[in-house]
Amino acid sequence: MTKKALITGITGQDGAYLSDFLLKKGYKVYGAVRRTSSINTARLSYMDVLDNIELVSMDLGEITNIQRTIEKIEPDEIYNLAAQSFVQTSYEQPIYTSDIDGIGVTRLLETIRNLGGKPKFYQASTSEMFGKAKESPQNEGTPFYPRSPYGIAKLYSHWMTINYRESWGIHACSGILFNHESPLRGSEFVTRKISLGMAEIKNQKRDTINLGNLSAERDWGFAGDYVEAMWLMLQEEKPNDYVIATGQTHSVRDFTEKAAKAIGIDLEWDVNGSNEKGLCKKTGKIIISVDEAFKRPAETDHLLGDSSKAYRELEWKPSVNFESLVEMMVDHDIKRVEKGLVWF
Ligand code: NAP
Ligand code: G4F
Repeated sequence: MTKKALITGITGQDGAYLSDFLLKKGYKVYGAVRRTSSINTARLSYMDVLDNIELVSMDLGEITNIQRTIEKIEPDEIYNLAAQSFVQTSYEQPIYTSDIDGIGVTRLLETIRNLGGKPKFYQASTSEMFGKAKESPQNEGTPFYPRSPYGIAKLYSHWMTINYRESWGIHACSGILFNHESPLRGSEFVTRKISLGMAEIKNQKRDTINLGNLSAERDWGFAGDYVEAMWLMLQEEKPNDYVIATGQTHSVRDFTEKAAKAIGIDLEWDVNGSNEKGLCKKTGKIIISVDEAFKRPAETDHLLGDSSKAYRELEWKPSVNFESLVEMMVDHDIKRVEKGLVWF
């Protein structure tokens, strides 16, 4: 029998990669989309999967809609990727973020419970829950210390996922995924902001990229690798929680240097003034400047994941390293900017 998967957040970065992955595995894929004023399926078109997915209308804010949709589809697996996923916005929209990223997950879990606990459930948890990390690297046993309303809402839904597994026997897994990027990343996230900015500099469409905290460190992997880990978790006999990461960390400054190199610019840092600047070594032009508006009220300074449990139990390993990821993103953006085709 063909397996049925319901993906919430299908229009986002991970939704596009997961759709492609599950279709290749032979699944019938349903994609939950919320109502917006314009059609938002550019990533699904980019991955060439749109025609093979059945889109259904669902908002994580509306319990009746969630219940009806899940009852009708009767999915074997639910991947909950929907969220207000931008950390910076969560400081300005803490209540909305808490509702969708926190309570929204309980709405899904309650629906599954009411249906006798049948569909397996994947929750998109995050390394942002480690926040002001108590140890490095971080693994499944590391204490949490979230630093943003987003991280706090996700921590609530992480524990709810565990609670529904322990209380009601639902096959519910929480994937604690570290930052994962791709050419489909939203352009407000720092990696894509840099790759797109560099492509525009190369095409003389801009001179400078304004960034916030250049010293923040992240464990950046490739989204295409990470969606496989989501699926592997749901194929395990016993549901569990897993950290998914590369085991390498780099600063925003490192990412910027590599991305500049990919367009043929060697950067040097001017830290003498009050604001750090990234200058082109050859011409002295300012390529990077710091704008306080992009700094956060409370920062997650350093993330580095230890995925030993996933390596051991899921036999999952990342295939794209940091250097290849940066080059992949910049190359894609150069082509898009040249063709004038920047949709997301
Ligand atoms: P993304 O590109 O921002 O996509 C988020 C998705 O959620 C979009 O499809 C969005 O729909 C949908 N959504 C937002 N609010 C909704 C609502 N009220 N009801 C229904 N759908 C809603 O995020 P992503 O990078 O693919 O990440 C996927 C999930 O993994 C998110 O839950 C994120 O928090 C989590 N996560 C991401 C990372 C990472 O590094 N990417 C790491 C750890 C965890 P629209 O298209 O209509 O906006
Ligand atoms: O790219 P970011 O906005 O990602 P962040 O905050 O780490 O969140 C992402 O990863 C989480 C996993 O840990 C996910 F759960 C979450 O949904 C999202 O996908 O920022 C990365 C770092 C931050 O420290 C930020 O302060 O880059 C720093 N940064 C420096 N300048 C900037 C900028 N971030 C953004 N977005 N824009 C800047 O100009």
